[in-house]
Amino acid sequence: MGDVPDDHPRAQSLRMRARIEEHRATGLVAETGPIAHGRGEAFDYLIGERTPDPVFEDIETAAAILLEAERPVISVNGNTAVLVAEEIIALSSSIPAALEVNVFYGRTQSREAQIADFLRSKGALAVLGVDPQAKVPHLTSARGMVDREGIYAADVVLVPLEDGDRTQALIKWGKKVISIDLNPLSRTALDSTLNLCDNVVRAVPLLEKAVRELRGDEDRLRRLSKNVNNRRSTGRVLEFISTRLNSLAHDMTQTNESPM
Ligand code: PTJ
Repeated sequence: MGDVPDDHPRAQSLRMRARIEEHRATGLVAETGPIAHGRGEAFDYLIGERTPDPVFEDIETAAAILLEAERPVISVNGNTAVLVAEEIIALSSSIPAALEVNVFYGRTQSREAQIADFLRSKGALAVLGVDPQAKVPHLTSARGMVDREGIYAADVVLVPLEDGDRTQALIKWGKKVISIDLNPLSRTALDSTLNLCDNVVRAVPLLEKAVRELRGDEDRLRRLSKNVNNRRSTGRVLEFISTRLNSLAHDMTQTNESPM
């Protein structure tokens, strides 16, 4: 991380990448974690590396769903732990929601325990998902093993940063899934009850703030959670991206500057 000077125009992004790389070496992040991160970076460029305007409302809606849940659970994989450990722990105590380690790659008790220990070292009091014994019906991947006290019994599961087979299985099982995925067209994003198309490093603190602000406002909570429509939310994000790209293209094609 020492290689990145403070005045580098992309210092923050390079530091995040360095964290992922450092923890890939320790095994906390999966071998393919840096690829997933790079995919996220590419989509982040498309939205301008800021929370898209329509996603602020989606974040409020997600906060309402989490506050109204009876047994909300936050699922944590390697990339999420490394990028937002403290923020996800703060969110879990604000809601409150249980934290459960759930990984796809190299699922062994030792990787689960490594992520759980990492979260505890950052202040988590309890972490579920180490050597889980329950199964998500009709899900054959490693993500299918879940904690009896956690995802198994949950009514709402927050799934940051994952593209895969689990969301659909959880939905079919009768659970609500809120995903955080920069790719609005990923399977997880499309299948979830509500996707937050934003970088997890921005979305989680905004979600925590929304949880704090909305708590106790029963009318608003009911109105927000009744109004969930993931297709409409995804459509608004796609419109946001296309408007942004069209406007950039327009500015660039209208410029009178001559090529170097
Ligand atoms: O720790 P494990 O074993 O559970 O593995 C975790 C990864 C992320 C490696 C695994 O779930 C995976 O391979 O995911 P995918 O299929 O690459 O999907 C990750 C999705 O998250 C992609 O749609 C990315 O665009 C998106 N993404 C990546 N980084 C971020 C992100 N979304 C939000 N914030 C990010 N920082």
